[in-house]
Amino acid sequence: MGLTVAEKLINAALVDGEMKKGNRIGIRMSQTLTHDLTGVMTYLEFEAMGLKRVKTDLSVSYIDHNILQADFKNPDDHRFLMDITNKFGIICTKPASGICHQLHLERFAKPGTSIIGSDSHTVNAGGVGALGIGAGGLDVAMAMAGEPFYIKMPEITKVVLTGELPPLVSAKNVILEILRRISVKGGINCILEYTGPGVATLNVTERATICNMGAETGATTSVFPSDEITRQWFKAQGREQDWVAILPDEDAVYDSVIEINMSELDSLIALPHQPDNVVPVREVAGMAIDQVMFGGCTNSSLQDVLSIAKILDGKTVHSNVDAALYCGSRQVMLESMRRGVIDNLMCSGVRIMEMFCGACNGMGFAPPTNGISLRTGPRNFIGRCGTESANVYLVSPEVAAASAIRGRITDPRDLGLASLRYEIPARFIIDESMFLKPSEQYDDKPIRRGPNIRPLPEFEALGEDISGEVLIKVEDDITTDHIVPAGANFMPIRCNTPEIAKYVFKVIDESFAERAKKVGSGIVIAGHNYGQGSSREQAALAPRYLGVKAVIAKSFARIHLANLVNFGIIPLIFTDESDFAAFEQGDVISLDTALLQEGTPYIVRNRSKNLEIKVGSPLSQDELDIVKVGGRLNWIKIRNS
Ligand code: MIC
Repeated sequence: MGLTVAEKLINAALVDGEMKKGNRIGIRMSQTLTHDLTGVMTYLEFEAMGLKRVKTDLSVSYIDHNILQADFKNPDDHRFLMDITNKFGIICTKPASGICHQLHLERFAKPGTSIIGSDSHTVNAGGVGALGIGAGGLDVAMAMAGEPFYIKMPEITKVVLTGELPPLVSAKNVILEILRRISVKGGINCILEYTGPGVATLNVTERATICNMGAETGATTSVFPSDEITRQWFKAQGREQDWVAILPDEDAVYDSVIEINMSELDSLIALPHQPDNVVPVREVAGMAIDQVMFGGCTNSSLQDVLSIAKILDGKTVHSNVDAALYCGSRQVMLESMRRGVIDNLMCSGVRIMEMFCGACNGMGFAPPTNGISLRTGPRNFIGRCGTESANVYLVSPEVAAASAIRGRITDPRDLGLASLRYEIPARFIIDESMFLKPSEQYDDKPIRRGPNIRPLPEFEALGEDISGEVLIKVEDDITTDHIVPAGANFMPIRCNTPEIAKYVFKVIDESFAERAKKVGSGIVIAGHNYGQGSSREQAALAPRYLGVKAVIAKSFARIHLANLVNFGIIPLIFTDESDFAAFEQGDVISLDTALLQEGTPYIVRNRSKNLEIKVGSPLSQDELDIVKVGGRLNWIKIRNS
């Protein structure tokens, strides 16, 4: 039986288990990527493992998130990252050299490689036929230590693309259409693999846009074949030697199929506050807007910038609109400058920001109170932009540009514009002036740590009998932004657990942290897809620090589930979803961890209601053992002692 592209990539990296659907498999990740927001914790974890050098083929640390230097915290993190990466053999980029996913695509990702990153959008690398997987920092640290990364062998969904994108309806609309169809949970435990004649009409960054936002479906990853178009991209990036062809076998077998005729795609928009809340732009056209953000890891390529500039050419941003552009990399910025495009955008009234992830998660450029913000990024969760009352809409660069001119949500096809043509340059400008190469060998120079970089908290093993109070009961699709807030006020304290813990669940219930601390041992009750979104491990670590011992949910998002295991919180799943109703905030629950075994039904006691509720564990026995000893770092210490 032939193999899909995804199976070929997994097979090439497989070091443990058999590639059968649902099986637990271990893969060797040849490359890692981190960024400053998740990376500080990742390198503290790697340091705690006691190794002197990384064991990967390549590891890169990008400084592309916490860029505003309002006080010492972010610059201290940057300095720490530069010091520690130099010691351990990791390439580091200086602040604001570009967005990690765009930069990794340009300089390092290769077809056939496996890349694990402490950011859910690491899946961007699927655009060149690499296996990019997002994970919590501790899993990335493990990969740097040469340990396999374990996942459930996902199902493979064949996404057949036919036709061609219509004028002014760009690649972002493909993934918005997929989100409209399958929702923010439709991809869990799946890989979205793109095939069909439409693939040949898409260039690498268009493919990367589609893969990138596949993270919003919950998919393990997304992948395109590596073909002639990919080869041309590598040639233009001056690394043709890194290219290999990877195509699916003719008789490859897929688990499900989604068909998209791109010629029939509409301009789409995701309404607040979820990326799958998708409707045609014309349904909401005319709504007045306050802000436009161009850029973000989904849409900050050269093609995106050129499209925006073409639409704005000779026009100005509406007087009521504040518009800002974040180019994805120095390459994108330099190419745009070479073509005079940045001058034109400035003359149109667009603010030219630094090259970083920027406003997507609220590191500056927050909207005003109740503001309407149109963004080309991948996420619009409540509060993520830094302003809780704001409404964020996700759109393509073309919709964003047309709307910026009109001051109202606008389908660019209603502006009478000519279609946009884009050819990748024969040779991109290559600029590595902000890349820091690590020392050849481990050196003993001390690593400079600012006072905000606190040691990793230590957790005790879970006792056999756990009693706790239901601290909060939440509905479906609770995101990591609900659990640990984004925004310029909170992101600089991510590596200071006692501080960030004060804001756990702030977006839903400001009293959570205080209550949790008083109670000392707590349980969270949740609906489906708990922990959707980011890989940020603080969404597990900080609740654990506050005494949360278990989360009982209808289902979990993949990365967050792994983070719960890593930090010693027991994830449990309702056997009968209607039992969700049997819990209220304040109920006292007891669990007997000694009875927790893989595949064995398990009883949770709700003492306040005198009920016994059947639940199951989504974990393997190995993972259960890790949780019981208080998390992965404890488990490593025990294993190595
Ligand atoms: C974050 O705030 O944690 C990030 C970096 O912005 C994440 C990363 C991720 O997706 O894993 C996010 O986009 O929410």
